[in-house]
Amino acid sequence: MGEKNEQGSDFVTLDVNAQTFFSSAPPLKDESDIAKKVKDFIAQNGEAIERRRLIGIVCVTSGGTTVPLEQRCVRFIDNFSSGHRGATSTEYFVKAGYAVIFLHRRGTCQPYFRDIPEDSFMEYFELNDELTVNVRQAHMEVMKSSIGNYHASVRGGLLLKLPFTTIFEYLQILRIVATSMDSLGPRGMFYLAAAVSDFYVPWMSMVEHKIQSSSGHLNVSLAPVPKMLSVLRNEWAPRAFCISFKLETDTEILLEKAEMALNKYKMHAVVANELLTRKEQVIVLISGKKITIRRTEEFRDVEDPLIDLLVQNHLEFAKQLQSNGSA
Ligand code: PAZ
Repeated sequence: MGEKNEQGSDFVTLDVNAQTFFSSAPPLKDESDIAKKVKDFIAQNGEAIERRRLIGIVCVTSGGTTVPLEQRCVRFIDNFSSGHRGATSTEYFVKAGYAVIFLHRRGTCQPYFRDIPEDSFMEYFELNDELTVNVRQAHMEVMKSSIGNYHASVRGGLLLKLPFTTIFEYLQILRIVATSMDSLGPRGMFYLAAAVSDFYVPWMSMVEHKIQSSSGHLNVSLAPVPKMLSVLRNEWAPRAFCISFKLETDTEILLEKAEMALNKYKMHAVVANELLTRKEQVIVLISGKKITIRRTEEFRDVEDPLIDLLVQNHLEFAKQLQSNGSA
């Protein structure tokens, strides 16, 4: 069971399957509330799909999961994901005619807010007198369009935001969403852009209290997170259209890994991207093809043509399943 990591130190990998993962995870605090919100959202938008006012419902996952090291968590392992991909894609999905369940890491980039950078938020406003706050003229256009689009999607009931922090929360909420979305058949879509931890500390082997520094070196045993993509495809929502993402830092292995994910997890598409160029270019593996999509002068965001391509393929997929009578 013992293995060496790249630095040559020991770590232990434990074979923990999906069922064990869920049965040993700390229960979600607001599980019934989340399940109700998801059910209501699907019922309301499912009706709009039947009336052909919407194409479908997509679950967009966004941002990175954390891996707590203590049950009363003081320290955790995190990753780089800013949530920009998920937030931007959500905007284009709504524009294309989808309702979106935005399963996102707390505190990461939000749809319709990405033009308003956090660090200069105050710069967008000015005090007019003691009673009123105005948007500064220079920022008026950006604010008008962001606020307008945000309210339109929220008022129209097209956006359900569900936050997570830990790997335990993320996978439990994903399971609730996926099993509920199964009722949509091929009109359901999963766009799995979150950076999900590959390793974690199982709850039962985690210390309760803050790890003390007095004992010198710290050796942490990390177990592999069970591969939930197969569970999603085979059990939770087998008729839905599924897109996963593959990120690598080494371009040499990127396409090979993406192809592996496509075949192993029977995804309908895999979006391959490289860390440093992820906002400029992605390669989509779909229907036996590899399609490179770039940000250009025409497209402000790489997500614009990306979502367009995926929507065309989703429509084709849903049409085929419906005409086969398997929807
Ligand atoms: O969140 P972000 O915009 O900073 O980055 C997006 C991304 C690189 C996390 C996403 O495109 C992606 O590849 N997600 C899957 C990562 C993985 O291989 O687990």
